[in-house]
Amino acid sequence: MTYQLYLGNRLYFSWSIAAYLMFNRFGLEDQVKTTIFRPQSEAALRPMMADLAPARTLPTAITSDGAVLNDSMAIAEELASRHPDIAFWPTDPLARGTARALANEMHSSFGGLRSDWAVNLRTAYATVTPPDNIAAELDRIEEIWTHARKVTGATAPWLCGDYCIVDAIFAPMATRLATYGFDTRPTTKAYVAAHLADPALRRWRAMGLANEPTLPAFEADLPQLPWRGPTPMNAVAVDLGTPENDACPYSGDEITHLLSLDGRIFGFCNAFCRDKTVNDPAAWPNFMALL
Ligand SMILES: N[C@@H](CCC(=O)N[C@@H](CS)C(=O)NCC(=O)O)C(=O)O
Repeated sequence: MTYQLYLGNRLYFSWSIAAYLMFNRFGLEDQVKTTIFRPQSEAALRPMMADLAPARTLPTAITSDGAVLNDSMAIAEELASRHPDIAFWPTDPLARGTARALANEMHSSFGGLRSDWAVNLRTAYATVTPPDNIAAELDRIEEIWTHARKVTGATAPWLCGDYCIVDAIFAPMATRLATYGFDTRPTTKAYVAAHLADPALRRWRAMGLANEPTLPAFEADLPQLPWRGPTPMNAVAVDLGTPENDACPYSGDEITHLLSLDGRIFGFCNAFCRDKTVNDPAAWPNFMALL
């Protein structure tokens, strides 16, 4: 089984983050071909997706047998059904039921947070006072995340035991809370920190920082602060130097672009491979193996 996966700008499209994680956090990266759409706003997306009708929102996945999965939860459930050997949901019934309830609540709720506080993986903002509707949703998130931990006995990092669909579905909410500074309550704090430290999410963000345009429609006019995730290793792009490696750590191709880390030079086959690594070297196992 293979999949064509259509996602939005990596920095801003929230459900696309969840769908990327559904493939890349569960070992399906070799079975998926991903296309990124970069509309200037959500409204500008519709004509770009005309060839994928009846799909009209992102994420959309098309299976090799032709099913058009134009919804995050449809993608989640089809992956779980088509790959019964992969633990997309917990096997324990209590944990599975809890995970399903929370994932579906995320998918159907939190309209205030979703419409007023756009996901933005580029930045964090100085904390603002939330309006009442968003304050109530923040309370609800802490309540259900704490409930999941309590009934399943899961300790940090993930909600219901091992990483599963509910964690992929909540990943964009976790980054949203970090961006807007609402990652301070006990359960929320630990859970958001787990997502920000997750290498798969860090790779997605590092790729987004490398080549996604900044879109005013998704930016808030608030004072900006440093990203609240782990501080990246101190790599920089350079033009000159002799690389320690003979070939790009990702493609094995000839080296054309360089980075410097702690006085050591490493090479890559194009600017994107180099820049995604500069943005968060520790998120890339192939690069870390060179060190
Ligand atoms: N229920 C859908 C919602 C997806 C959704 O709203 N995606 C947004 C981008 S994050 C979108 O495509 N908006 C464009 C539109 O609604 O026309 C899902 O979970 O996949």
